[in-house]
Amino acid sequence: QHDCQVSNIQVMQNFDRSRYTGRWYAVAKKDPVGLFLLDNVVAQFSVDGSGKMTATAQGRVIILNNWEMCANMFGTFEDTPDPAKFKMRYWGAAAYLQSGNDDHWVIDTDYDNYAIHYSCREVDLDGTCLDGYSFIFSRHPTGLRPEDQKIVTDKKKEICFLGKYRRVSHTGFCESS
Ligand code: AZE
Repeated sequence: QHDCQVSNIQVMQNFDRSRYTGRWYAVAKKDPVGLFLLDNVVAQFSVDGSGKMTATAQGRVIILNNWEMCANMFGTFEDTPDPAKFKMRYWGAAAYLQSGNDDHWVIDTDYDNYAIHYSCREVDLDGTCLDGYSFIFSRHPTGLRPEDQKIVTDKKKEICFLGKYRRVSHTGFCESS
């Protein structure tokens, strides 16, 4: 199960979107090519009256001419036959922020402490991921519990992103906006 084929990546079984709702703090991230959220990344997932999943995210970004700001982002999720695999349409509160349509896969979560997210933007000819990103989320702003670290490391390996993550710091940069 370590052939790094995007199509073979195992995702969360019986994903329960309602248990996934609420606040998640990014503790680590693997960046895609190009502009991305730098740090202070917090996501908030919701399920609306019709059962559709939506989310907001905040994070520090530096755009164009070294302009540092807090990006307020929105996402809506389109369901797929796999309950843990979504298509996420996303956009910024301000037009100069990024928008797009990415895969959004929940690889693993215990709902109460940790979650591993994965998105491959571009699959290579050999079936591996050429350009993708991933977030490790925690319910705790202080980071992952020691007992969750091994699970997370194993999953990073399974999605072939081990060694490609950076820690996401939380300095309060986005807390006033
Ligand atoms: C994600 C989960 C919650 C909803 C959203 C997410 C992703 C947001 C981005 C934002 C990029 C912004 C940039 C601005 C200049 C996965 C955290 C919307 C990818 C690069």
